[in-house]
Amino acid sequence: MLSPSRFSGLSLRKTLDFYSYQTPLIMGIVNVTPDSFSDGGLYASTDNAIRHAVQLIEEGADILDIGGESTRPGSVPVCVEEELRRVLPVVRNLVNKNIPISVDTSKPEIMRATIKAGATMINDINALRAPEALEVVAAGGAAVCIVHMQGKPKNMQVDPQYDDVVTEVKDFLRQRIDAAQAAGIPRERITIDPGFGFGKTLKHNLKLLRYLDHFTDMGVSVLVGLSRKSMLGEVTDNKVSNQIYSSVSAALFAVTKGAKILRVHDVKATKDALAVYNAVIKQT
Ligand code: 8Y7
Repeated sequence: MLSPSRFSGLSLRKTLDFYSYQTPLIMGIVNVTPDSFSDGGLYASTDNAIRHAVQLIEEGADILDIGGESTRPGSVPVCVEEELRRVLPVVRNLVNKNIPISVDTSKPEIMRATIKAGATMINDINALRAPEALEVVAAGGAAVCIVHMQGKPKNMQVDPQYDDVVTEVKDFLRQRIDAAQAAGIPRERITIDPGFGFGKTLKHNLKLLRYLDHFTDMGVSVLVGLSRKSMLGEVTDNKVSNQIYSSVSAALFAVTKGAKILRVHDVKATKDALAVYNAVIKQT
């Protein structure tokens, strides 16, 4: 049985105010990517994604992030039609499951269609910089996660440079919060993310995590995506398939530094870590 969403009773569309949540939320990652080894085609990838999503809900996810385009370093973009074919059927199905749906996209056309289909949040690694992205999110009444990225996924890991990574990332996010507010997106619907791995060396990533609390004074909630990232593998020397412990550790550290939303693959493991954290901090 699906556990009831902590958002039930709220309008999933219009009143998402992550900032006011005291205990951190878990965002489960759902990738909709075609399986090149199966001839099941689109139906198979839709069906797999929905099944995976239901599993993450059962593990205790508070929100799901649906993505149809890989943004890993070196990845190449997919066209609007293909991204829509992958993402929209999954969003249409999951909006009936009483859990807020976030859509990981940078394309205004995908934003418009998925918000219309009931998506609660747009998670944009391009920080709503595409023409009309700000307007589409504002008009649709959706929440947004604004992510910092230096460069584009294709080349972002080629020699990233900062004088002061914390200050530069923060200045960028502040500018994008201002732009979003000017476009009519209220502050309560905005979340920021320093974008671990998006145009950053290991040192940049570790410094951003170390000083994550510097991002909590802008009146918006902070989301982090550290799950199974190569920066963790660089620290532990483990392969991606064995990154659960390091991912959970990084997520919990981020929580102690003020993160309110954790974007993760391993929902159950993260949920258990948070249960311990929550039990401890409620002691007076
Ligand atoms: C992040 C993300 C990815 C992240 C936010 C991966 C879509 C790469 N990473 N969105 N997306 N934050 N907000 O390894 O860190 O999951 S894709």
